[in-house]
Amino acid sequence: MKVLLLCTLLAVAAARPSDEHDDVPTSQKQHDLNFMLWKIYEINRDPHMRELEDTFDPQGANAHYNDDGHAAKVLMDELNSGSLLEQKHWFSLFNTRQRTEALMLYDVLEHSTDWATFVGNAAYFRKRMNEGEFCYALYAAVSHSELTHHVVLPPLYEVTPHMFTNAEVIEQAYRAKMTQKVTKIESKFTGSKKNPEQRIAYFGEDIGMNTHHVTWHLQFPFWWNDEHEGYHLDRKGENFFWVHHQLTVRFDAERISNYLAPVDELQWQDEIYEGFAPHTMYKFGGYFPSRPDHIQFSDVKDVANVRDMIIIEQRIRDAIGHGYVTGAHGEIIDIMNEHGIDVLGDLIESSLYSPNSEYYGALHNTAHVMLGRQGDPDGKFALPPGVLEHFETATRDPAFFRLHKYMDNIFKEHKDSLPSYTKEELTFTGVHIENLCVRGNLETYFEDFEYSLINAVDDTEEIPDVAISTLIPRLNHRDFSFIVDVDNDQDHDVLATVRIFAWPHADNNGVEFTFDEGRWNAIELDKFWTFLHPGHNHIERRGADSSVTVPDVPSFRFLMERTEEALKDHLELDLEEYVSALGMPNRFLLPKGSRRGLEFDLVVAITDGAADASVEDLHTNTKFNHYGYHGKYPDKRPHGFPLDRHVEDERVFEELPNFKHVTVKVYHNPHY
Ligand SMILES: [Cu+2]
Repeated sequence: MKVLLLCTLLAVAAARPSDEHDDVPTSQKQHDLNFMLWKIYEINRDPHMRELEDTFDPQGANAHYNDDGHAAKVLMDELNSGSLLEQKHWFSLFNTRQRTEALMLYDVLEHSTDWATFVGNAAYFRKRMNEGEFCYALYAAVSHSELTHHVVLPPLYEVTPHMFTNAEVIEQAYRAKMTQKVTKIESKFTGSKKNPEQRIAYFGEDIGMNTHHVTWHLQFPFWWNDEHEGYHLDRKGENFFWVHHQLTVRFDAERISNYLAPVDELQWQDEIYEGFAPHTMYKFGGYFPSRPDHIQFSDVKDVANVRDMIIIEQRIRDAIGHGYVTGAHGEIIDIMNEHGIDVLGDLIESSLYSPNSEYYGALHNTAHVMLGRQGDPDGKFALPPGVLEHFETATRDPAFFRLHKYMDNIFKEHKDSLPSYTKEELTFTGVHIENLCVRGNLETYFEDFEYSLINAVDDTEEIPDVAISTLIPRLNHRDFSFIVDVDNDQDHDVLATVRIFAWPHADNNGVEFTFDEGRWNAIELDKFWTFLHPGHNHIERRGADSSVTVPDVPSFRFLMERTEEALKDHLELDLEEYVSALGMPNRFLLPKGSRRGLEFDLVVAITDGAADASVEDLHTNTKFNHYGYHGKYPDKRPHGFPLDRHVEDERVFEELPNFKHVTVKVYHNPHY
């Protein structure tokens, strides 16, 4: 990770302010961050920060900014005029005013040029702003600030547990706190067995997957403004497509292993087949609203009419049909090339990168709110936002995957309109793959995972904490490695990109997927760079090292203990391996198998690393970098390459010496 950070930082160093003058040790920053997020609804438990809350002046002489204190002035004016959202109230990023307020604080933190100013502001506004807004602003700022490259954000499921577990569990946690009993609560997935969708609730409700989803939206926010932030997020629109495409295909793979058909897309004119009762509650604001089965889409007051959504969709499909998007000033933006997907991603989300949000709207964001409000479309019952209006909770509702299948199909329409790759484009001359296999069993199982609910409950300083935690089953797999044997006919080393994918061999009825259907459903398992020496090369790559995944986020307790130890003994705090929570959790790398073995097509494509590289030293870049990190994305090829385009004739692939296709079985062990 260090190597990765180094080379990605070098790539963007020119464009961004440097933190070389900031000599506060990481352990101190981590300590401050821990306490800032510990019990966010309570007074700060760190005496120094308690003092800062009242002594720090965001507009004082000791506050240092690179925007002349502009952001601090804006926020202070709002605060002093009493117009900020009250505390102890729900917060949703999709609420325009609430997002504006959160981003005002984000701006203040982002423009702070030293740690004293950053932490002073955090302490000051923690006491005075809505806790949800504060928490979002702090997570976003730590994700992007130059001052926080080496600190680790605590897991959100331990900071705001209400957003990750059921109301039944939260109620038991309150009871445990009131009776002062050490308690370990067994969590169950939402709903009953009468609902077939419940079989795959372990996917939508997985706290690690939810963390991945939230983290992605923090790293690539739709509100990102290049002018404000001073730099551009590389391929953000394409990343938006890819991260949700991968969630969609993974969800379908889980469905097949649970005897369910692949998810169908949502349509505005059609009924919403699946209802959802979230059994989830806000810390402040009551229960998340439910939606019954089989309702027709309603217009949502002050959000959008169903007709508007159909029109927006039509305009986007027209753009795909024409092969160009019309920009805000009438300019023609060609999308019939490998960057077209990036433009469409910006357009569909829509982010501030959208070339014309006036005309193409914000399909994804508006659809999330529309769907989230179907339980109370006229706002008659004063219900809080639905689960779809938070990135933390959205995937709990199976309708999330229908919605994303719908958008994924729009992206597919575009990808299918591009010409297929030719054999010449895909060939890596002189490189032959002799063998592809797996060492070890591909075996999945469920294990119990425990996390703390201490931050869910109220408390006072006078009464000590009592340990309250919950146990939740989660999917994991045994260790395995990919083995690839490759011959390099050339007389020198060549840099190679190794791309590994897998897709389910057949649907839930046993109907085999064609190559073209399969490749669109391909799960990206790994991508790495290596040198191929002349002659035979034996590559063994551990599943645990996959660059599309990250290790589990360490618990709050672990972070606090490690930090305090480091501070006490003046040790260096090294948590680099946990700094990025952007990828899927590694334990989610394999979809759940079956007892008799679920067949998957496993493929590897080896392409020319020198031609693929968009950064120098690509070969050192083997750790997590899947969506890029603070800079340029290292691989020039489109996400999903070489399977991202329509395959007319699968023989093009099957006859390619630098491509190998085998079938494997993934087993599930229910007695692990
Ligand atoms: Cu999302």
